[in-house]
Amino acid sequence: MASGYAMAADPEPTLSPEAKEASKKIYFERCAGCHGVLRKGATGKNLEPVTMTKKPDGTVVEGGTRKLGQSRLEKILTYGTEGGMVNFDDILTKEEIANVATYIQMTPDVPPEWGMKDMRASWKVVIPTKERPKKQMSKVNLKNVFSVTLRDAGEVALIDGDKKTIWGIVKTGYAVHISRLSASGRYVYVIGRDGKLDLIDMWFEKPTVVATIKTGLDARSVETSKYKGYEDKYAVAGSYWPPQYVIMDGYTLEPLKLVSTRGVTVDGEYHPEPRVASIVASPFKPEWVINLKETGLIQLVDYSDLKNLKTVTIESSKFLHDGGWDSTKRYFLVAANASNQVAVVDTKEGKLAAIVDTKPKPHPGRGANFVHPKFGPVWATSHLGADVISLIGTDPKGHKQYAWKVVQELKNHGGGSLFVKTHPKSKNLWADAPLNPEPEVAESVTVYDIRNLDKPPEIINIAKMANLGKTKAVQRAVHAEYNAEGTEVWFSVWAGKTDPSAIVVIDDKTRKLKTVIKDPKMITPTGKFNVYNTQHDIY
Ligand code: DHE
Repeated sequence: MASGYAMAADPEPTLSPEAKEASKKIYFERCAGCHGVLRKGATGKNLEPVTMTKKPDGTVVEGGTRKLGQSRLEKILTYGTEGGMVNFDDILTKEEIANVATYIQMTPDVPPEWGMKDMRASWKVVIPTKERPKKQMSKVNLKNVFSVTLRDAGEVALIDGDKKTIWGIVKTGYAVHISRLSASGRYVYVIGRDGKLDLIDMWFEKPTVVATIKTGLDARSVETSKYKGYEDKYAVAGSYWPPQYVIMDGYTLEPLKLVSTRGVTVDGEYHPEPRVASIVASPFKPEWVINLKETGLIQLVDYSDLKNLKTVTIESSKFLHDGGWDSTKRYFLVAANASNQVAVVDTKEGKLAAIVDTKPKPHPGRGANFVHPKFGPVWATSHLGADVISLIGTDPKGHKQYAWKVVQELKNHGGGSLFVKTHPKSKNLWADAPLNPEPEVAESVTVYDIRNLDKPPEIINIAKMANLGKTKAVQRAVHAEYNAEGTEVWFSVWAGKTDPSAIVVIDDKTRKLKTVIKDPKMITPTGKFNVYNTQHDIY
């Protein structure tokens, strides 16, 4: 086994060209999101082949994947870790795992840039604005449509939430990460991991892609302009690679302005890959909150003048990821998940309001807002790295002593949680744990009574409710979303690409099964975005 400084000169492990190409694809699809394209680490650990870390006393500690070695890496990939690394034994073969373990000991590939020219070449208006309908052509209740990611099929299903049937399926980029709505509620913007952005018009008889563009090579976020006078006018998409965001025409996706996010971290070190994480649009200003993962910088971007783009850059905490508004939509709370913190921005003042320490790896999705019987308005997040739900006070006026503090930690049924959800009309708070290595835990969700949080919560096995029979992959219950009325809560049962999947609909009041939506075309459903709730940021 190689050791010491000599290691950098040791021959790099090799793979056949085919195995290297296949492992590169797996790394991009399954690993790069957490560990970075350049493998510098973020939500997941640094995976560079050789690292030399200087300690405060001046000693240099050697690390890296080559030091960990083939068999240890294979074990981690196979079984996952308590810290939130998912197990891959149900998704990848033994050979694929062995090859990926070797691949991550090899020098990382640096992908090409993706500039305006590339974007313009990929941009296509499928149906020009003037050829689109002047009014809604179908009778579907658009407010209660759910845009559902069919992850491994590279598709999105638009489900009629009243009838619980698929209204239409559209081809999209690979593994659509999120859907966001235009301010009017007519257009759905969906972005794939491969950076492909599709614009879906719901005024046609069936949902129809009217424009498409490749905004980058690796992406996770998209948002629209929601301020009065700018409704439906712009879209903005953030990329993981290259690290940048692009502002587009909201109706055609024509790229208008490209902004790089490369720069210096809050610690004052240059970072070549500050990826764009969550983006949210303010309802009170022509402004987006754009969160830059590796640098820990939060940018408030004023879109009222694209030529003279005014940006306030706020220092917060490194490894920013996902987040959501407080109930007043003045404060944005974003998880700096690998720093075990939540940063709070006051968008009215354009300033950092607080950095809140939490248990390991907070992961809220957009979080959940409710009024706590004792602490007043709170925002909740669950955690990838701990089996708790943290409640953070969000009312500095009425409940000053609790503001921007973790006021309570509720016990979740396990770590590996990704999402929490409630609704203004609901008395329930729901939390999943899909990345927990224990199948029973990954299959289940916890539900709390927010009127009485001393009452023991209920743990419900969602996967069993779907009654799909035995599948090769674990049936992970993931991502709660409410219907427009706030009376039903929907969960995805996310199994393997060749396994049957389903969406389980629960009656929120009784917490009993209402219906299971199954369809042979429903392949690996993950995120579900109700039109009305997403349009109005209700969570
Ligand atoms: Fe996500 C939100 C990034 C893994 C499903 N995910 C987000 C956001 C980011 C992000 C930056 C916030 C977008 C916003 O609000 O603008 N996600 C990443 C990753 O980097 C990570 C950790 C690893 C990766 O390779 O992508 C990751 N995410 C996952 C998954 O494994 C999930 C479960 C399935 C999948 O598609 O891969 C998944 N992420 C989601 C969903 C949301 C999301 C459903 C939106 C939640 C919401 O309610 O808004």
